[in-house]
Amino acid sequence: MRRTLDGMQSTVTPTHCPYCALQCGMNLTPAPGGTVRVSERADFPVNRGALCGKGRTAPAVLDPGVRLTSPLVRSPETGALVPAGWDGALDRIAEGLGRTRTGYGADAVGVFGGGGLTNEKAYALGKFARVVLGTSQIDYNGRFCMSSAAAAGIRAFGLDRGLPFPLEDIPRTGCVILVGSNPAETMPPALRYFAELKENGGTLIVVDPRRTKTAEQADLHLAPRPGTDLALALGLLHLVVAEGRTDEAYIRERTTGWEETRAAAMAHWPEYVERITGVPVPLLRETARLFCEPEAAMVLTARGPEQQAKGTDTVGAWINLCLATGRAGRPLSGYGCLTGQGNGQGGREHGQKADQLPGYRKLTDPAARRHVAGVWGVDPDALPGPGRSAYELLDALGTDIRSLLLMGSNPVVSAPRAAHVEERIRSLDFLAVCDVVLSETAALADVVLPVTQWAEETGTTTNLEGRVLLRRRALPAPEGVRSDLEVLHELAARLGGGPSPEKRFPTDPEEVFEELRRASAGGPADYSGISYRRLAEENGVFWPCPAPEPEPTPVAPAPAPVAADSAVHPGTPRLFLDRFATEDGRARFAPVAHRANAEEPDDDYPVLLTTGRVVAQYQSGAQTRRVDELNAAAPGPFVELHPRLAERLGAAEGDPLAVVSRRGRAVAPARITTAIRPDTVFMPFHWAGEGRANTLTHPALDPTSRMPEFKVCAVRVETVRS
Ligand SMILES: Nc1nc2c(c(=O)[nH]1)N[C@H]1C(S)=C(S)[C@@H](COP(=O)(O)OP(=O)(O)OC[C@H]3O[C@@H](n4cnc5c(=O)[nH]c(N)nc54)[C@H](O)[C@@H]3O)O[C@H]1N2
Ligand SMILES: Nc1nc2c(c(=O)[nH]1)N[C@H]1C(S)=C(S)[C@@H](COP(=O)(O)OP(=O)(O)OC[C@H]3O[C@@H](n4cnc5c(=O)[nH]c(N)nc54)[C@H](O)[C@@H]3O)O[C@H]1N2
Ligand code: SF4
Ligand SMILES: [Mo]
Repeated sequence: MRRTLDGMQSTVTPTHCPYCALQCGMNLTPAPGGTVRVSERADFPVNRGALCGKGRTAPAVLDPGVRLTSPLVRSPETGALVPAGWDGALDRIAEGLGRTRTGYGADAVGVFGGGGLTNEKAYALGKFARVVLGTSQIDYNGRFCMSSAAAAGIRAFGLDRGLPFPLEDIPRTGCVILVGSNPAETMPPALRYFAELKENGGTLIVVDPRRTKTAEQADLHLAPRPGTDLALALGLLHLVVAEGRTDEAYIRERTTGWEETRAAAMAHWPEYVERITGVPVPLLRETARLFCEPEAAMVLTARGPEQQAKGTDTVGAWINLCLATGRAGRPLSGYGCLTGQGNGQGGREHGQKADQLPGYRKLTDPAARRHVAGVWGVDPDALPGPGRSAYELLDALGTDIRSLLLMGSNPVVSAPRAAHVEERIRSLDFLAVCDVVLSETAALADVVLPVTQWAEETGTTTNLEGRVLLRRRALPAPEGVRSDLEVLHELAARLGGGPSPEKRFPTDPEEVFEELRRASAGGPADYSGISYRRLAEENGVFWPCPAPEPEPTPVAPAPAPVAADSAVHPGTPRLFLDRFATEDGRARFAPVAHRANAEEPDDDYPVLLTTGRVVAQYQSGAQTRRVDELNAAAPGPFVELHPRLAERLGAAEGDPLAVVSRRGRAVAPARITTAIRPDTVFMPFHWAGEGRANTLTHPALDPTSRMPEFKVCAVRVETVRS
């Protein structure tokens, strides 16, 4: 039974899905067996009641049959994980992390977080690392997700909010270029926005090496060779210039750096770009025309162009195209990134990233350090500096970093060069994992703590539009399970020293949010004007949402009273309409040039591998591989390849294929389709074991975002005799 804000009792809890960044609204009602049933929640505008199979079946993971309900501690006698009490397990973690800190220094203790954690958890985890452990070595899986788009957005616009406008703007623009994004599988309810765009007479262009279910909906599908989106965008910019389609007044008034960028684009002739990308010149011309003719247009990217060792420059090149044509910071126009994880946006704003403080502040900014240290009640000089990025942190395990606390990620399956990462994790002196299930990474831990899930705890997430949302508790957690916030509170009490660690790590999410509001006040991602009450009443609030200035002390007769709510900031659904968030208010062009992939095919490894997702599995599969209905729909890994390549190999549908890279070998059945380029194979990354795609992937990093090259490496494909 839930008490609503006006004191009424209700058995229906309106909340949001635990999985992706769309954060679909759903209603939960109690169901027999102490669980909940998902039903349509039509009042939430983003999905208007629609859900994908993952959201619909999410309660299955609440079942004690598939989840953890007791702490597990590795037995010194048998080496197995055995059930233990909470106090003993927490003591053991404090001892493990504390011993490393004493023996090797604070930076030998690492922390790894996740973009699925609520804002409150991400905030508390970042604070815990800096204040309690005193370590600089914290990063999170969002580094593997949208970090290149974030870096490019900050470089161009001075601010990173995935979408600078709500999804509802999409159907009303004239043309959308969707680059390396497959919402038909990764955000099915969002497909409606693109269908409505077409119904309204707009065009949809999809750029993907595969003819995906999304590409099938497009008016135009460009299928570049993986890793060549940078050249593609430069080629389009070349055509825009050559055909006189630039918006000179906009360039003059709202941007800087055009001349250099223009010169770089002019070096990328359409014929040259066709040779690099494999996209025919007439298709390039048609794309430039469709993008430029309507009054407004958008470019949206997702992981395809971003998960490359040149992802930041690649996104920069697409932003350049928007800027040159006056399609940013104007109604119904702009560049946006479709962020991935449930709290992919908020998770990157509040301090679990290596270089960051809450409110999207920089750890290297003295004023930011002063402000946040003030909220935390610590000396600014005591805050550590920036640490390593996610892959670099994982790569340092067992050497510089000797103990790790992991919350909300399963890197044994999801990190690049995963066999190496697994070996690094195994070499740790001590590993503690908080998870809802015994993931492949949790199975390697010294201590595993079972934590509460979405439906059992309240918290906020920020969806891909920058809309801050309230997820509500709908049912009690099973006995033996505690929340991540309680874990951090208990560990702070054991490790923290200091005057009053209990006070510094509250366990009530709303109390944590109130502190987060203050910590974020005045930062780029300002949440200070948002409260749980507002979120409940308003169906979400877009940041930045600053708190109203405190009333000045009246020196003259008080002015006539104003309506009570006029001081409340409405939130910011649309950014940059007047100015960009740079110092001079102008957007900055990025002078970028095409460069090769970190690993190009050769005689030994002649084929390109790209990786991604299928609709019925989520990420490392830790949660969704525990749901029968989803397993029936997507039972295991596969290698998607073109009939021409299959014929050359002598492989038939379903035959086991070995895919071999310089990092390792994976085996999975063949899935033959003309929807993929003949020079490329595709594997989803949701599975562990023999079919683990990340055994193969290349950890080459983008120099700015430190994003690994998940989307392209060189492989050899072989048939396997059984
Ligand atoms: N079902 C499901 N949904 C999810 C998730 C999930 O795991 N499963 N995860 C969530 C998360 S965290 C994320 S980040 C999003 C990801 O959402 P998406 O980015 O849509 O997903 P991906 O499948 O990783 O990649 C998208 C497309 O990029 C293409 N691609 C590969 N290489 C290239 C290239 O070089 N250039 C271009 N242009 N395209 C390329 C792939 O063929 C693929 O179709 O999905 C979210 N939603
Ligand atoms: N080859 C390849 N690899 C990729 C990608 C790709 O496209 N190709 N995509 C990358 C991307 S975009 C991403 S986002 C990563 C994601 O990969 P991971 O970081 O592994 O993400 P998940 O599988 O979602 O792992 C989340 C873990 O946290 C647990 N969990 C869920 N909620 C909570 C919570 O509230 N608290 C705690 N403590 N635990 C919780 C889940 O059970 C699960 O074990 O994978 C990356 N890896
Ligand atoms: S699209 Fe994303 S948020 Fe919506 S139901 Fe599916 S997994 Fe959940
Ligand atoms: Mo992601």
